[in-house]
Amino acid sequence: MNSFAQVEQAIHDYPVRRVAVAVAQDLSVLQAVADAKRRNIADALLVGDADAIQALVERHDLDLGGAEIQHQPDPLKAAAGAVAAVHDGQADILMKGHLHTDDFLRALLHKERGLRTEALLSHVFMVEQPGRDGFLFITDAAMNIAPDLERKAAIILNAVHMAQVFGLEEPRVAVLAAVELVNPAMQATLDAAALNSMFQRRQFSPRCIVDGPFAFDNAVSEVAAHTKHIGGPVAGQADVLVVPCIEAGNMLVKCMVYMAKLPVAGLLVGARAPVVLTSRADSAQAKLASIACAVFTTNMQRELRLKVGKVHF
Ligand code: COD
Repeated sequence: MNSFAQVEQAIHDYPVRRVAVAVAQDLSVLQAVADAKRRNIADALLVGDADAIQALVERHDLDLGGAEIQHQPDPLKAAAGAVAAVHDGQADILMKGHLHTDDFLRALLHKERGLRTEALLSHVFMVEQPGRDGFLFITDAAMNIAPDLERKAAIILNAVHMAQVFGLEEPRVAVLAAVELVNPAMQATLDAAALNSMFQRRQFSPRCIVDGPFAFDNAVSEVAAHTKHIGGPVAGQADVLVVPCIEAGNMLVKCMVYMAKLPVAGLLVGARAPVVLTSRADSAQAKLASIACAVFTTNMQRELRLKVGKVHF
């Protein structure tokens, strides 16, 4: 699967899913919800400030197709309400609206009423790049702030699962650092080398290839890899980029969006239901693409625990 248009095509015959939006008073979120309804991709339950939602609908002449609005002006309570709707089965997908990401994540991490599983939750951005075979997956640029080796291994499992769901049988995973050589002063290079050793020792159970450290250029450009004499099946042709920390990932993805103008979608993996997590400044198009990808994963969700596989320490 190479494009968000193909994802939309693939879910054409799926049952219409319901998206619970946390703090829905946001123009690009409402535009995405309206588009999703018009294209028969998803219905919505909008939890948030009903007056603010209504004002946006009128000012921008939006047709929300009869979406249910649950009035809750307090953002934290609205987040809890949207999470509860998914937890209780009134909605299939959770989506972040106009609130801070950490507040949204804390609501879904709630021990009793949240959407946690035994797995680590992590975020994966999908990037559509013309001419590429398959999406490019970038993780974790939005949830895990400074993952240690154990968390990085779990982040890889989640991303491999996601890449497999979207058609890559044996995803090539590049663990990124600032350089491609192991440097004891750079923890990211040590972690990358350890993750590669774990792969060599068959400590990852799902089908994938994990290598590193890579600098960004030699992970995505065969010319750069060749110039630096870096071989192997991942060099220059990575499907999954594992960033060392949230700052690096966030800047990388924002460069792709703002400088390279590439379409992206963002989802959480490891929760009890698909979760759409995009940045507040992302376009309605990115939010619609993310809803479509979330719908695409709903059928796989029940098998998630089995499919994600294991890391053996
Ligand atoms: N997966 C599963 N459980 C988790 C995870 C995770 N990734 N993170 C925390 N938990 C659990 C812990 O086991 C614990 O039980 C509970 O949640 C609280 O854990 P803390 O105290 O470590 O976490 P918090 O509440 O301080 O922070 C968790 C956040 C996810 C809110 C935090 O990591 C965060 O702010 N992430 C960055 C969000 C952000 O600002 N993104 C911006 C980019 S757009």
